[in-house]
Formats: sequence, C-alpha cells, structure tokens
Amino acid sequence: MAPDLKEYDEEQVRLMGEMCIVIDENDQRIGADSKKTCHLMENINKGLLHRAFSVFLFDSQNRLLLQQRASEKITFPDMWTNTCCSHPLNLADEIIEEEQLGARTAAQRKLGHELGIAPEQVPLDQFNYLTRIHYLAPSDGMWGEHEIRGRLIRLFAFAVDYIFFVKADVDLDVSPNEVRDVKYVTPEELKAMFADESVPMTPWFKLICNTFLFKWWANIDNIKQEKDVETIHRL
Ligand code: DMA
Ligand code: MN
Repeated sequence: MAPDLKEYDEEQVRLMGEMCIVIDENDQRIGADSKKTCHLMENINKGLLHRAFSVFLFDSQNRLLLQQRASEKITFPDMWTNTCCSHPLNLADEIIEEEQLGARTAAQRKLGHELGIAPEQVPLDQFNYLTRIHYLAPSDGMWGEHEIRGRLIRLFAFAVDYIFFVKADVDLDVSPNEVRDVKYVTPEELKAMFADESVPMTPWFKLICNTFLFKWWANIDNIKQEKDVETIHRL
C-alpha cells in the first residue's frame, strides 16, 4: 500500500503529484511517474531513476545564493542548499533534450516559483550547463526514514542532476512554503558554514561542494570552459 502523506503540508503534498521524467542509467527518457513514487525507497530499490536539475546562481560580486529549505518541504526540510533544485516535468517543453532546453525551462520556472525571480532576469541562454551528476541521497537522517502514523516511509533522491551556473543580479520575492531563508556567500563563508556541524546541508549540495563546486567557482568568469556534455558523473 502506498504510504500516506496526510500529515504533511497540503501544498507540498499536492506538488508530490507532479510528473517527473523517468530515465535509464544513461539518462535516456523511458517514461514518467509522480514525484512521490520517484522518491520512495521501495521504488528506487527497483531502479526507478528520474531527471533533476540544480541551479547555482551568482551575483556580480561572484557570491553564491543559498537557500534554506522551508520546514514544510517533505524531502530535506530546513536544510541549506544551492540556489534552486527541482525536476523537469513530463511536459512537452520540459522533455526537450537539445541544448538541455527542457531542464533550462524547468530551472527558470522554479527560480520563479521558489524565489520569485522574474524570467527576464534569468533568460534561458544565461544558464551555463556544466555536467550531469548521478547520485542517491537520503532525505532525512542517515536512513532517510520518516515515521508517519506508525508507518515507516523512506524518501530518497535518486537522480541524474543537470548542473547549471547562472550569473545575474536578481530581485527576490521568496515563497515561504518553499524557502525559509536565503543568503549570499563567498567561497570562504561557505567553507565556514560547512565546518559548522550545527548547519544542516542537503547531501547533494555536500557532494557537489566536495567535488566540483570550488573549482568551477574559481573559474566562474570562464565558466564555458568547464562545460562537459558527455559525462554522467556517478557519485
Ligand atoms: C529536487 O529538488 C532536486 C534535486 C536535485 C535533489 P527539490 O526537492 O527542491 O524539488 P522540488 O522543488 O520540486 O520540491
Ligand atoms: Mn526545489
């Protein structure tokens, strides 16, 4: 029987019905399933993998915009993370693979939804695609387990994540149902947040910080040199 999400925030439960793009290990689109189905461990154990994106937005001083996820989020609540993450949906304009156009379109949509950034401030051609990262990330604590009315729910992110860098000075109008707080950081300030164990961070943000982020950030003004369309990094 499918787990019950009744005790969660109503709007976030509604969004769990969004249809994600189901892919194989090589990021070939093979179908679609709900966000809820895609994040349950019992389905991930059978290999259910979906497409996601992560945006890293920098201002003109090259500071990175972070968000702290809202307490209402069903996955990864209250954790600090990169500017914006979500999924391209199984919609005609978000399944387009040429020039990662579908993922760019989804990224622009969610920068609006989560942070209130107007699409004109983040044009699709300003999203610098870097690479894809394939990972499995537990949602909450070590085992990703939620107990809801005595039933154990296991939520994980098992995704191929399209990484985009955007450089833009933007106006924010944050959605409180999505985002609890925002903050611009320098590399040194982000490293200090990392060193502070009382600051919860999403597992994928930690992975990207520990691998590529600081190298890419150091080369932000020549970011097109870092683009790699072929590789899917398995982390
Ligand atoms: C999911 O982001 C995507 C990644 C890369 C983990 P999310 O949980 O913020 O999704 P949404 O914004 O759709 O709730
Ligand atoms: Mn999100």
